[in-house]
Amino acid sequence: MIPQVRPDTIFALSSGHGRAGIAVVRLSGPLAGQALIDLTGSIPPARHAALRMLRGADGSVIDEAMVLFFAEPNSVTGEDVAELHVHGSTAVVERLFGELGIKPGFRFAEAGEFTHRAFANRKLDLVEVEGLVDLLSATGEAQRKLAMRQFLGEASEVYNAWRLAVISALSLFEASIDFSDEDDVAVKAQNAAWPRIRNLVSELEAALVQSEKFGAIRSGLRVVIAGAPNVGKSSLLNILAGREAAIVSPVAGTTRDVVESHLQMAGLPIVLADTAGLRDASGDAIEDEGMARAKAAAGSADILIWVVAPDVSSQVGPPRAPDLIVENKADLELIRNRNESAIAVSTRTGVGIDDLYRALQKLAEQKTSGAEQAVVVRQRHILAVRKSIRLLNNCLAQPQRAMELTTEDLRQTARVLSSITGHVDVEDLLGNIFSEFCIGK
Ligand SMILES: Nc1nc2c(ncn2[C@@H]2O[C@H](COP(=O)(O)OP(=O)(O)O)[C@@H](O)[C@H]2O)c(=O)[nH]1
Ligand SMILES: [Mg+2]
Repeated sequence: MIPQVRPDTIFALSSGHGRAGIAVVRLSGPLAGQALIDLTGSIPPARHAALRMLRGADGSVIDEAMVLFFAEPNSVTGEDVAELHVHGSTAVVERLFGELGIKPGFRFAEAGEFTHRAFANRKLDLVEVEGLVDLLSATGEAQRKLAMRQFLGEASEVYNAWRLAVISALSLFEASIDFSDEDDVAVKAQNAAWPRIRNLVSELEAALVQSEKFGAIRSGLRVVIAGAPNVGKSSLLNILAGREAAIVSPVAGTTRDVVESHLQMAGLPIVLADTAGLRDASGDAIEDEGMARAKAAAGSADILIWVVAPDVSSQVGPPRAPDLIVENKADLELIRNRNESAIAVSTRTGVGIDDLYRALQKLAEQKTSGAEQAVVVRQRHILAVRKSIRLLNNCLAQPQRAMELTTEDLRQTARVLSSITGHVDVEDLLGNIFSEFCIGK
């Protein structure tokens, strides 16, 4: 037996920095209980809040605090954990750190160390850790929901189910090898295995499609405003963004680069982009470059808003079918052919802006609907799922090859899938399932 090194007891401020009503100092490690004895005289019953006087080694009062104790393994890190809810002043927290820092066996936690210990003690798997990271940085409802799904282990359950599907197919092929002298048993086992692999490939592919929608939640849905010069694109950006982000002027060709503004709409992060007006080549190299950028932005937009105005006769049409057509300058009351599907607005009077906002919100929701259910959300997951699909398709493409080659590919697929959550040992699981399968042999 290798002797286990006793980990340090770590501590850190777990709440925000600076002046606040309450600051929470958290400790994790074998001496967390000892710290409570040193500071308050006793350890309160586990998971029960207690009001205690905190005292320094010299007996002087540091603060009155609410303290909590969680005995291992029933804590966030899996170790003994203590929480000190002190008054949220820098001075109190500093004094506490001073007291704790000089005790042998204690040290300040490194970045992410509490979570790292939680992972090491199997309180969280890798996907849950990533979910926690996303949750802590979530700025809107959609991001929060998605992060919660990862953090609460719902996404991990899906990965585990996929892994089990691979293992069940694998055990069938293993059986067909073991029973290869009994022809019909071998054939039956293989016949049962192939459809499982095909189903899994479709599930993995569907998950990748869904993950593309998720990109919009993570980095923001790209809404691009395009149209001819002077129709009021920059004015529209400003009114939607609620600030003067883009320059508005009667001079055609004022906007030359893509101007972006970030906002939240229905809990979704939106990147709203204003672009250079599109017309026939201007002869001005900078404006032409601006138009090229505008076309590229419009082409890659999640939502394209095409703006027209009655006082501007447009020479060019939208670079692709727009999601919304906006007729601006409704206040001008010029006679024109109304486009039934267009939304009439005036950035000058504010008419129609609410309608546009609602239409935009509805489109944004449509474009991201179901994205909160996404499982494959990070590049790391995407690469692993793609690799799994490749391996499985490799099996499907060669049904006649030696079974040992197929089982090797499946084993590797199971390893790739379990690397996503980072916890389960494939061979262990296979041992279990296989031993069940082979009962009576
Ligand atoms: N009458 C009227 N003029 C507008 C309206 N919106 C913008 N304009 C004017 O149209 C001109 C071009 O506006 P701008 O936002 O710079 O258009 P862009 O070139 O498409 O970005 C400016 O003189 C604006 O004041 C509107 O709703 N009504
Ligand atoms: Mg402009």
